[in-house]
Amino acid sequence: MTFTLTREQHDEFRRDGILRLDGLLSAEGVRRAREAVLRPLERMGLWKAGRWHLDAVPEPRWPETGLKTSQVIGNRHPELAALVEEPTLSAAVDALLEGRPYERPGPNRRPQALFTLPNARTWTVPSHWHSDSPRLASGQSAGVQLFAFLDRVDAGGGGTLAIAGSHHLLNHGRSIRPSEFGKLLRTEPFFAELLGAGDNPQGRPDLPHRTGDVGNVRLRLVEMTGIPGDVWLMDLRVLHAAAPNASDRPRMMLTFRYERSDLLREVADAWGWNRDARPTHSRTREDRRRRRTN
Ligand SMILES: O=C(O)CCC(=O)C(=O)O
Repeated sequence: MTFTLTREQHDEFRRDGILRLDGLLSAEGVRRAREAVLRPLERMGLWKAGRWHLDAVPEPRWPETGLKTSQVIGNRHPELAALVEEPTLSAAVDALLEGRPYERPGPNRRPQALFTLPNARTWTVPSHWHSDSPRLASGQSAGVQLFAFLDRVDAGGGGTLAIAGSHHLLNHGRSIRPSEFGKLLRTEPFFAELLGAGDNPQGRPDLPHRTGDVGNVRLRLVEMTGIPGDVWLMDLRVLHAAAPNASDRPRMMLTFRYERSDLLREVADAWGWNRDARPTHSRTREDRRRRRTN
């Protein structure tokens, strides 16, 4: 595979922890994945004759997303697994992980569709900021997360939000679970304001500042937008959040976590799982929330 990242793209990923790559996925691969996601929605009457029929289901209101994606769409779609293994994408992940081995999709590790019905009249800043990986004592990143578009997602259309630069925070030489992040970050004005959005479950119309600093780390709110074929690749330490969909069409994306094989044990220990990497307790509040909403 001849695909390589430029030096600027490497620098951007190191600085921001997130990188957008346009047109990385094949049109055919995305079409197949999109059709696999649309099939169950067609059975529900939501998608018919090439058009959305949103009146087939009750209109949700943010923070409700409307459908329990894991039940309605499911994640056992070979078309989704094929997409996250496309050679160009694999080459980009290899480059960002500097050739280190990572876990491939399989029965216990599947790509997930991200689907949000239109659920807001106006877009608001969400409050469920989280990371999917604990901070590791070694200071390393457990891997890279993919966000891909199965349909066009414009600004305000429910694309995932991320805080560029946040992977530089909380690397204190000890493991820290995501459930502790809020308490540790709230003392910083940028986060006090952002996490304060949680005081109102509807979120807030906007923030006065979409950028901020913690020490010498520059932070910036990034909204993932794009068209089929585009992807964002994100350091697993980056804080991110689901967002309201204030557009007139469902948000259809896909996510997958490329987890470094050499760090699985350290990650399991940081979560407090036992040695064979099974949870010894219900993981975290964030984990439970994800299982409820996906
Ligand atoms: O629905 C979303 O965009 C949020 C996705 C997310 O938080 C995740 O996959 O970790």
